Amino acid sequence: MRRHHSTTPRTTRTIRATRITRTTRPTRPIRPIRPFRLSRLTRALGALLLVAATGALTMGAAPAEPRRAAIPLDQVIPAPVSVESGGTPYRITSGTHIRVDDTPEVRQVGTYLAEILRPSTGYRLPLTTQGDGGIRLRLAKGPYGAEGYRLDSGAKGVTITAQEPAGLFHGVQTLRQLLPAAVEKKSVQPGPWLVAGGTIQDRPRYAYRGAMLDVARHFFTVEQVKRYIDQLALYKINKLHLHLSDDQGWRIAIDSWPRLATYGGSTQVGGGPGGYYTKDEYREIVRYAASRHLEVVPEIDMPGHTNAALASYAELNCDGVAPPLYTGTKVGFSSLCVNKEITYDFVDDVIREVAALTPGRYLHIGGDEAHSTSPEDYAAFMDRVQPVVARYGKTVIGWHQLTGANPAKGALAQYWGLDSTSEAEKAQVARAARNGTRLILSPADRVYLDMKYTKDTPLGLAWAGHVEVQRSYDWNPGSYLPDVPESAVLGVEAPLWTETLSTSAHLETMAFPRLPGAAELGWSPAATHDWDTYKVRLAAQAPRWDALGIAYYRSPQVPWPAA
Ligand code: NGO
Repeated sequence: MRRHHSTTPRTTRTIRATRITRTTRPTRPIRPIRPFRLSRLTRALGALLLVAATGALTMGAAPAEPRRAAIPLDQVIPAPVSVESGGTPYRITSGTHIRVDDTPEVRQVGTYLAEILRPSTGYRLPLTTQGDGGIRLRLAKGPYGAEGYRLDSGAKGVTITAQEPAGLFHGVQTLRQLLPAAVEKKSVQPGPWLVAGGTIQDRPRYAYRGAMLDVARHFFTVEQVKRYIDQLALYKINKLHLHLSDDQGWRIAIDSWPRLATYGGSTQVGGGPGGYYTKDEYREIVRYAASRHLEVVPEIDMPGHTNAALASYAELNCDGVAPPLYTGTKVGFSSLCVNKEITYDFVDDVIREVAALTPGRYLHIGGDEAHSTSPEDYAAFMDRVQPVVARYGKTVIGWHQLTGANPAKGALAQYWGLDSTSEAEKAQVARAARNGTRLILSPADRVYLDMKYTKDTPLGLAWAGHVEVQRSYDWNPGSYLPDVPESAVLGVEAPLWTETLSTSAHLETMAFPRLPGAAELGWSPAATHDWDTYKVRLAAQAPRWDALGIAYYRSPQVPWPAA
């Protein structure tokens, strides 16, 4: 960068057609109880007794440790497909081993888990491929799919089983959330480190669960991007879409057009120094994202949102005159020159270099708000550019305006409309979807993380209205757009535009607590969707964010624990 937990009865939760029912569900943390009271309470309460185990176990614990109930298995975000609670909790101790299959991918997940657990527990937690008991990460054939997993917890250990390393990684995120929030701290904390007994079986509803970060309006360093990646991973997001170019800045080095970065990247909204990623820095972001099982989706926005490029190379302008760099926040005023051949040399070079740097399947070509390009020119431009993306081995993604042109076979359209978007525009998107264009849903009045929560939110924009936490969570991607079959929906993405955001604390205040909701919409079965239970799970995340140093908005809609 140039700057720049005695046995307890089993409680079962079943998914029904419309919502989860549970034989029991704790609504507040349960205090540990003395073992002799166990059977009475068992009769009285049915099966709520993860707690009892905690009481019994803590009797043998070091005196400094608080008596603490294990976190119920169904407190996780995103909500798992099925949860069967009960049995003896597992307790991580100084003698716990992390047992992994002897493959680099599984070892990597094991190392990642150890790096989270060691600082706060103070335990060695050695990785081993031998023995049994402890924390076990194993690959096996089963009904897990590419990203699903099964977590079994009992007296002897916790076993996460998956078919692919990504499934193990997501299982590790679940395990993390089942441990006390203090596990996230970087200094040794008192235990006990209990994982409630039972079984979780889980797999995602959608394959594409994204988050977008706009590094063009304000530049964010590699370290800031890594921090956001870690936050995304906690909620099983698997795509990081980077908005790498816009009117205010070009953020990726392109060898064949060096001024794009050195000049086009030299400022940002408000006039700050901007910045850009060298190719090695971009590769480092891709590598780090991959280590968290996220695929990077680079976006080069065109033909509009291109002032930084147009300012860098006069010849890209229809009149041959380079405009000045732009540091405001207006949209829709710039366009590549659709009728000049050099435009396509430029596009080919940029797509070739970005594709070569990107192991992921996708390359996003923007296509939004091309208000300075006529519809005919827009369609002609997209007809020429989409095959270039294919030639360099990538699948096109475009903002949903692409459905107004001729989306290439296999192209994806990212819908960013609102309730008030015209019926005609929604119908255009639905037609494309019925013709095979799959959709990523990013409705701006739901999951644009840059929208203000309320009129009093200091950061953010309001063009799509105010988006409080409930509004952001309470919609169904599978039935959101009229006449779009659920099978046309590839997934959900939460964009974070940065016209008003310039620090990690800014990003976090806007993303938390809405991001976990978007992640749940992407991962969890529709049958688990329920605001009243969700808001309780969401509130329970706050101590974890505190432990991680994540800034968040204390929405009055959420029953936060006392600060
Ligand atoms: C729009 C616009 C972006 C803005 C964003 C702000 C899309 C796809 N184009 O979303 O340029 O930054 O709103 O919310």
